[in-house]
Amino acid sequence: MPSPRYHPDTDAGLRWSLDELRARQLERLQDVVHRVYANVPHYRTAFDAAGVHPDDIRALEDVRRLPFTDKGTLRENYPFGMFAVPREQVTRIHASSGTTGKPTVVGFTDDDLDSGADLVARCLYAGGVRAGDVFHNLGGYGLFTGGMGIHAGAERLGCSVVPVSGGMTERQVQLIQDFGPRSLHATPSYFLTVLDYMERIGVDPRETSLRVGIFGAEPWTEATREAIESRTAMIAHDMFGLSEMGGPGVAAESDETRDGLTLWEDHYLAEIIDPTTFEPVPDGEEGELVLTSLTKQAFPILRYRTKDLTRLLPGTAYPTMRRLAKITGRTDDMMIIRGVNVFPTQIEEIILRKEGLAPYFQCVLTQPGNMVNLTVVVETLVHEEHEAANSIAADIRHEIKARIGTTTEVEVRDPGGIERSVGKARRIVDQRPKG
Ligand code: DLL
Repeated sequence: MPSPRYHPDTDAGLRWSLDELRARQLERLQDVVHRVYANVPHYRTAFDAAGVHPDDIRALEDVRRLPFTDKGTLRENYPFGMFAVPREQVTRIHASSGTTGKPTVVGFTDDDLDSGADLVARCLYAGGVRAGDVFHNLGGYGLFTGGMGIHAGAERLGCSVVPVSGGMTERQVQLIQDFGPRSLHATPSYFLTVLDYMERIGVDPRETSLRVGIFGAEPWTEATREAIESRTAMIAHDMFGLSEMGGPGVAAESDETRDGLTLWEDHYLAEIIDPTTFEPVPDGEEGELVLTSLTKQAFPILRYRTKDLTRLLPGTAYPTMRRLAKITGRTDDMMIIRGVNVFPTQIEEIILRKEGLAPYFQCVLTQPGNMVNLTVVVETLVHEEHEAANSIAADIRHEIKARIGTTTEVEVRDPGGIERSVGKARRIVDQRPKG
């Protein structure tokens, strides 16, 4: 029997009072802690080393007594060592490539896939996707969770899902024109490439059927949202997730309030820590997001250090659940340029608001001597002569200095001069000598 379609009216977790939510979180935390201690050798060893036993978890705050996990933990237990059920009960396996070393592997039981589809459906509904929509999914199908994960959620909601995946931009545009999707999902950077292509072949994106876009899988800014919304008849909403937490469906922006990502606290326990001291930071202050999955069966994970920098904010559209502020970036994407911390999102805010520039950029890091240099590579919409290009570069250099407070080089390239991605954009090109 297929599971019933998702509708928020029958979504119990959204109806719990705050007291009920906290009580359920604690129940679920105690359950998952016992499960991993019994079934995952890594957790048993790590708990014993930290001198903590599952029975010690008597309140939600006791989560802080548990050891952290991170990508390193997953690599050490590659490929299936973190599974909390026998491998034969794992119905699907995904992996995230990572830039170095072994991929991190995640597994799902039937129940995980079922509740994951409900969570993604909840996110899509929050963002304005509705049953009956033709839903164009540009998420990459394969080991990446953004293809099949989003797909399952859109089906659960009752959409007609087009599993087109990323790439072959010409065909994307053709299918959008022919199938008439009302909603879609993509990485924001790839969707900008699709928009460019549409405009280049004389299709006005505003005249298409598209009204709702769900974007995520990479950091993006309000400037990008404005760029997408001004070039289309769409509203653009944010969605956050990570493979280690089951993929997409961890947090999503609400169509009503458009003010950050509601974190589904009935399934995830969130902490924000100072990434250098590991101490908790109060709600409202920025730090590294640490997540515990409360309901996963195959691959539950405790106190996972996501490396994502954000803030926890009070609930609005969903009053019992807190929001995550738009993700600033990852701790490993932080560049330190002449003593100033710089994130690609800060550069994005500047580039995306400049007239005459394409919405693409890269941050190239070099180190000729002791100092790290950042060259921001930008692309113009039309070919600019030498002098005009120099003046664009000077203008951006000046704005980066004024707004971010550091000195950079700026390289201006002709149209098409920056690589396009069909999934997550590569914002940082590290050309510093290795080792
Ligand atoms: O990107 C899952 C996903 C698919 C989320 C589709 C949303 C939509 P991973 O490939 O494991 O999983 O990458 C997870 O991507 O830790 C963040 O650094 C980044 N990320 C994901 N969503 C957002 C977002 C998927 N909305 C990593 N804003 C995360 C900023 C995001 N960063």
